[in-house]
Amino acid sequence: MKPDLFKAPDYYLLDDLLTEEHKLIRDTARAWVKKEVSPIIEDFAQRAEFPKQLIPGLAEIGGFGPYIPTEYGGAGLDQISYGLIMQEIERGDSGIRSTSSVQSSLVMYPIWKYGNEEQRKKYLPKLATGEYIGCFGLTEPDYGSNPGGMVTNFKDMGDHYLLNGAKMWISNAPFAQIAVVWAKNEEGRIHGLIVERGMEGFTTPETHNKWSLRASATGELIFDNVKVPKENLLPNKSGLGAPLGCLDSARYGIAWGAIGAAMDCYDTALRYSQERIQFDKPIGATQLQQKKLAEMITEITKAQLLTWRLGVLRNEGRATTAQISMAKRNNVAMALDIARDARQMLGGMGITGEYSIMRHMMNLESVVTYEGTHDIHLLITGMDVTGFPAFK
Ligand code: TGC
Ligand code: FAD
Repeated sequence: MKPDLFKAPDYYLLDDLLTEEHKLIRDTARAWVKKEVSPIIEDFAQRAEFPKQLIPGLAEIGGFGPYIPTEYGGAGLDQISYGLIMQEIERGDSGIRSTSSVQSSLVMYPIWKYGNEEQRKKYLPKLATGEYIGCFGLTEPDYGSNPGGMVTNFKDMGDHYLLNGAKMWISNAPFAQIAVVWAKNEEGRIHGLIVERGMEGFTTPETHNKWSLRASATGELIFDNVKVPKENLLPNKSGLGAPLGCLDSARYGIAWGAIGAAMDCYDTALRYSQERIQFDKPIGATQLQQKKLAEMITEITKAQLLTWRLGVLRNEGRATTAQISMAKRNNVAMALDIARDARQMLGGMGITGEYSIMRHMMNLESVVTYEGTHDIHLLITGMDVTGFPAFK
């Protein structure tokens, strides 16, 4: 793979909106990605392997629980810092950002928000350092966009719960030490349970042959009469709103992350267009390639503004689920369009692992699907503006 010469576009001088602390956090994450992720990521993606050696570094740059309070081992940062970290990690690879998102927003967040003090103290510090990696089991084979229909269930056996069912498409599942699993009790109410690797009847087979997110490990969670201790139930929230609340936080991070992937594709295509000579001039001197680049930087700038404003609203506790949906949907689609155009600008070189674009493009096919598909987010916006849910 080519050396990482990334220069971040900032067309509207948005750095002026960031504090010195934001910039320091962003620049630290950026430097780490250049040094540790860029040199190895293509190889790991080609081999379909998650680079586990990145875990301590991810913890150091605040990639595990950036906004979780420091008393639980988190970094205690604000929402803009969280977003900037996600942007930089995904600039390297969406699969690495996935590990960070899942750990932060889908494992640490529910333990912090819905767990009791004992659970927080037991799990959060280990998750913050990466000693434990967690995963989040919501999706089932027959219930993806409609998780409320889930059939995974648990029964109260007096001194423990008995968990049965299966989850699929679970990021980090093959090597996670713990899983936050959503299941229905005997009354059909959804609860979160912390399931630990090693519990009898709990297995996590890996999903192979993905063309997308190859540097992230994906798997199933299978529960065959798993005895879960009663103290592993998250006591402070139940119902579908509990897992959906975690998704708000993860989707927000993805909205920032997608900008990182888009910036990397734009920056690579811009540099290539200035260097690649055809018909005796750089391809960047042709109107057709300039149209692509001009539209890319316009869309990136719009996405940056949208996301920055969303971060301010989240810091003030005013961001709605529908606003988060709009940003996730817009920014991921924007990144995918840019990746596709950027890939074309590199001609044949665009399909090789010499450049990051094709990997980003393939990764983004997962990002546009997980955490609510592009169409589901459109329906969330539609419901918000009309008042009519059109899902059912
Ligand atoms: P609905 O009736 O609308 O809502 C049920 C209850 O939940 C409440 N609620 C929320 N609460 C908190 N935060 C949110 N974002 C919420 N959205 C809804 C709602 O108020 C209601 O509460 P109550 O008290 O009235 O019961 O539910 P629905 O069944 O009609 O479904 C709505 C829909 C389709 C929007 C929802 O199911 C949905 O978002 N589906 C998409 C599923 C999804 O995003 N799955 C993601 C799985 S995790 C993942 O992909 C991780 S990938 C990670 C990585 O690798 O980076
Ligand atoms: P479906 O819900 O079957 O949707 C198929 C198509 O139908 C989509 O285009 C969808 O938009 C459309 N559709 C569905 N309902 C409607 C409707 N009402 N109106 C119009 N169109 C509709 N899940 C987890 O729980 N944890 C994870 O860690 C996790 N990681 C993932 C990692 C990867 C790489 C991938 C690919 C997925 C992951 N997921 C995870 C699952 C992901 O959240 C689901 O794939 C996603 O929610 C969509 O569900 P589905 O694949 O079953 O598609």
